[in-house]
Amino acid sequence: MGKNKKITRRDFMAAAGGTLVSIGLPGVFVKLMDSENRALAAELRPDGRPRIPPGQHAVKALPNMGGTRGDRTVSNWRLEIGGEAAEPRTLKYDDLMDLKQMDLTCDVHCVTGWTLLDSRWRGVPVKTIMDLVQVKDSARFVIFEAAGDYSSNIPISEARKDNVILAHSYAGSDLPHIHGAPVRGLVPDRYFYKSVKWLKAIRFEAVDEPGYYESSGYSNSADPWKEERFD
Ligand SMILES: Nc1nc2c(c(=O)[nH]1)N[C@H]1C(S)=C(S)[C@@H](COP(=O)(O)O)O[C@H]1N2
Ligand SMILES: [Mo]
Repeated sequence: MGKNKKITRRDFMAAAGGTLVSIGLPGVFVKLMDSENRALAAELRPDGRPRIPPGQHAVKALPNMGGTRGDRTVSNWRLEIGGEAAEPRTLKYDDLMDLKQMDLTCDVHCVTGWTLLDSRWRGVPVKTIMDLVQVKDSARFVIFEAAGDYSSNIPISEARKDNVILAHSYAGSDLPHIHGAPVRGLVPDRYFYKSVKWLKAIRFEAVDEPGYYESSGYSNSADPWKEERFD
């Protein structure tokens, strides 16, 4: 997908119904039975929203959606944190591990239509990072940057939520490289393209900077329950 190519609803439906050409790699997506999906769709989350957002179906395992892989390991990984912050910092992996850790069980929702329920992650809340670097009042958006030209953006009000973390572990083990090791962003309540794999920088900005998908026709707000797939 070219960075500035607009994805139309028709392209998307074609991709979602057949081989996934626009997003990620073609792969095996093992779906739950329709009856199981209907039962799950009727379940409500503690916040009252349906367990399965509209137009999504549950899968049994986390698909590998590809992307330009990072080349960092635990020993040479660095996270540059800057922008509108009084105390910009560069963290090593050990520095991240020294911060207060959080276990999170959550559901994730890819814009191509799959949802993985009850995925288990461990990491550090983005809120903790914001406190560490003393984000200024002028900051209104958080930009997550990865290897290659991938980035994504969320409003700072979203970033403060308890379930928005930097994840280094998945399902009780170190994060696999295909899923963004050493560290990825995790923004469970937005479409999964907001969860940046192979994270290398975080910037706090006064002005929004739509990321890779957001500047290619996908929704900037990306709320799965409002089915905000496209702008
Ligand atoms: N760096 C980077 N992060 C990325 C992507 C990518 O291509 N590059 N793809 C996004 C999309 S569209 C999805 S659905 C998830 C997929 O994560 P997974 O491969 O671990 O399932 O990662 C998101 N983060
Ligand atoms: Mo995705």
